[in-house]
Amino acid sequence: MSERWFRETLHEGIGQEIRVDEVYFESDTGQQALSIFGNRHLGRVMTLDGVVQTTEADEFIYHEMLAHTPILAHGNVESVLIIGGGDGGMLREVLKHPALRVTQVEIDQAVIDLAREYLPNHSAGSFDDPRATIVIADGMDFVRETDQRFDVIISDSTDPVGPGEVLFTDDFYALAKRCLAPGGVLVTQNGVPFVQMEEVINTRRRMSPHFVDMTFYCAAVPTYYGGIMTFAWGTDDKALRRTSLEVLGWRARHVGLKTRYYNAAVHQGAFALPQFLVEAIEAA
Ligand code: AG3
Repeated sequence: MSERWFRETLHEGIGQEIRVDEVYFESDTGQQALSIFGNRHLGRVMTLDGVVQTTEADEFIYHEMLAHTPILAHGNVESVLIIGGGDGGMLREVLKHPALRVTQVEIDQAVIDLAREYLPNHSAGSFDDPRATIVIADGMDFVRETDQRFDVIISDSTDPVGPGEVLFTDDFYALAKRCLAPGGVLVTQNGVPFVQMEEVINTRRRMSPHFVDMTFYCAAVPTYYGGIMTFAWGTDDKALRRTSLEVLGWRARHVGLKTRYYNAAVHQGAFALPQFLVEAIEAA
């Protein structure tokens, strides 16, 4: 029998291929084309509209960095809003902090249902946690309409094509800012700059007017093709980015945080940006 390969179509003329060793699910949810398949090296892989969203092998890097970096920098988080993240990996990481409540707004119920069934290690029971409230809605409508305020907002979106596009607009950043409690932090997935440089430039332009401190931090997630990924960071408290190694380490130990990628030194180092990004941000 001939081998079947998934070919990612996100970037023009360049990308990655992953062998499909077993198909678990493949269909249209009505909102997007969703597939979940197995690969010997990566475990289970979920794609939406031809783009890798998450794999069992490397999801920990992405989810830990987007969850723990803002929460531990802030140090006194009571409420978190997750936008997107239907696979449940972000919710699992956020709920490692015992003293907080989480609201998650996902546009596509089918992503949650299928991930619970075929990617159970991602949510690891967190959808049933009493500290979590799951809302099926458009993230944009939610931030426009809610009167709740959050200490941390995490945008765990797709790329800015399809349903995720609105989460990269000036309007979204303004509305998310409105939903932050004083001293709160907004973090977002912001693409892989080596192949998606316009995302850094656009986000810098659209997001920085709304925050006293707006920058990016990074991590390399192997199945997000093209090298380091950027995460956008926006807050009115400039000091949060400079939280000391000692304080970060103490806060992590205080909650007994168990991670595989994140630690206090990685947290601090992630804000060190390579020169091509420094210059792109300055020029934006
Ligand atoms: N959301 C981020 C997917 C980004 C993929 N983009 C890319 N390769 N440029 C992932 C959802 C995980 N909870």
